[in-house]
Amino acid sequence: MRDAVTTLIGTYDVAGRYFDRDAIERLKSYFETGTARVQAAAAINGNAAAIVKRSGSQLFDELPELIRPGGNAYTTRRYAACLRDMDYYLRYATYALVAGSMDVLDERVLQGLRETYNSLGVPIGPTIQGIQIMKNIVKEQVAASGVSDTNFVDEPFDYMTGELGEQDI
Ligand SMILES: CCC1=C(C)/C(=C/C2=NC(=C\c3[nH]c(/C=C4\NC(=O)[C@H](C)[C@H]4CC)c(C)c3CCC(=O)O)/C(CCC(=O)O)=C2C)NC1=O
Repeated sequence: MRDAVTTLIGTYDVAGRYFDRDAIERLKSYFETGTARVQAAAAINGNAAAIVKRSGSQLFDELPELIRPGGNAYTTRRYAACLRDMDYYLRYATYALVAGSMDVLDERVLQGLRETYNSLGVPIGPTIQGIQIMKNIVKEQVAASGVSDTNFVDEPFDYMTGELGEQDI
């Protein structure tokens, strides 16, 4: 698992090079945004259960068929599995935000996920919708905690939905 700094070091070490201007710019940006990223993580940690609950409620309001007989989140067990998945997405998004790297998502969340979902009939489109709902709720929370520019919060959520939605070739 890598963060923004170890990734950069890896790249330059393979080439046997000192950091150039580009690398320095990236390091600067990583450290300059550090406080906001940590503050976002704190805002999420303090509200994680509520964020997951609200995201689930909004998803099931928008797509009530998910929790009706025949829906993938129908029955208490599957409803709970769905919210647990949302909680995974939130927790790992927080790690990726702090790391400034999406590597943890590839390694711990996305690997084999689409195959698992397909084999269990977990619908991908609604999962993507749920992650996007959660992104917007998280951004509200992060903004409310005093972070002025919350655009960086998009990245891990958009990364997960992009990877999940990718079509097989
Ligand atoms: C940390 C990385 C990680 C992830 C991401 C993960 C996902 C994951 N979600 C699963 C199931 C599931 N996932 C869902 C999710 C949903 N159903 C819907 O209709 C909604 C659209 C959606 C919620 C938003 C459901 C309902 C199941 C249970 C499916 C079943 O057993 O029939 C399963 C199958 C095994 C199990 O039930 O625990 C895995 C592995 N597991 C992991 O370890």
